[in-house]
Amino acid sequence: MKRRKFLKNSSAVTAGLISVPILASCQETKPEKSISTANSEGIKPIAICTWDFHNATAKAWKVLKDGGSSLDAIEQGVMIEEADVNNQTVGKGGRPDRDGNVTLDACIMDKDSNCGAVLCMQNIAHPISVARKVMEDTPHVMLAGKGAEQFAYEKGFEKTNLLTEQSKKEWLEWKKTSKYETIINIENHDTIGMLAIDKDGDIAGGCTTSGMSYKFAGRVGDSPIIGAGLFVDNEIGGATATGVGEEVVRTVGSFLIVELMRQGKSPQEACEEGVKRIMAKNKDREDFQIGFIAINKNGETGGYCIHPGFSYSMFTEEGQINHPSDSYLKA
Ligand code: SD4
Repeated sequence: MKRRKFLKNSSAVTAGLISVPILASCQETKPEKSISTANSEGIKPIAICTWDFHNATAKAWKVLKDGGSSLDAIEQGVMIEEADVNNQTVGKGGRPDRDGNVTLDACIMDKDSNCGAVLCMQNIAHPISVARKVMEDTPHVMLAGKGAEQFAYEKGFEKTNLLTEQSKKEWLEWKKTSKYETIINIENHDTIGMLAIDKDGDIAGGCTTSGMSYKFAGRVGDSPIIGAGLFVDNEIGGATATGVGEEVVRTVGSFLIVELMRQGKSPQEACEEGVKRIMAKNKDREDFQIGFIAINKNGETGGYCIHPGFSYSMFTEEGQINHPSDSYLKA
């Protein structure tokens, strides 16, 4: 309880002392740029995310540009993909498990290493926001299944049917063969993992997914697991993952990448080493994709994957760019 109270107070102070005056003065001079200048240590706000989810980084950037925290930028940024029914690997519209149930996983982590996650949660459209509530309003880090759903209702989230007609149609088609397979870069990999630095130089991250299509009921991948699908250490940087979660969990991929940055590697070098570790454990396997992205405290970024086709979106005051990622295996 004490920790929560402190967090509440500190965010209130932040809102009062920082956002309002800075926004006010910036609006007088350069409204379009707002506070998107370097902080006293020369660090500039930035948002990056897995894949070319430019609408998500654009939203996160808007929050950062207006003086918002990296945590708010993450939540609001990834919510764009959770709400996009055409993204069939995140939120509403996500592909169901083999029984036809859409089950969502998400986690979020802030600058003070507070974190929250929901696992295998049904009927709630924005798991990232529930994960944040777990972080801020409970003494726990993870809530799963019915408990997570119940908690969401208690927090005012509405019951939503997450299975769209399109995803239902494809699932019924899949049921004819019931063959579980991952199709690299196509249908199983659109999870959004996002990392952001705000005007104070503070880092936060989030990751949200409907997981692997047609998975076993109850299956949870890497995305809501702190250290696997996401890890942030505000002293060092952050990392997040997309792809076959089982393999990311086996190497605690995102934690590994942050620790490699702690040892002096650049975000790019750390992502490359993370993928190499996974490949070293899979000497006879190449039929799966994993993509990592990372950011360090200076705002340098990196991304690396197993198969060509992965990219990451980045938004800074210079605008938006989609970075194609180099890959361990070549085309
Ligand atoms: C999982 N990592 O559940 C997720 C899947 C994914 O794009 O990344 N999909 O294993």
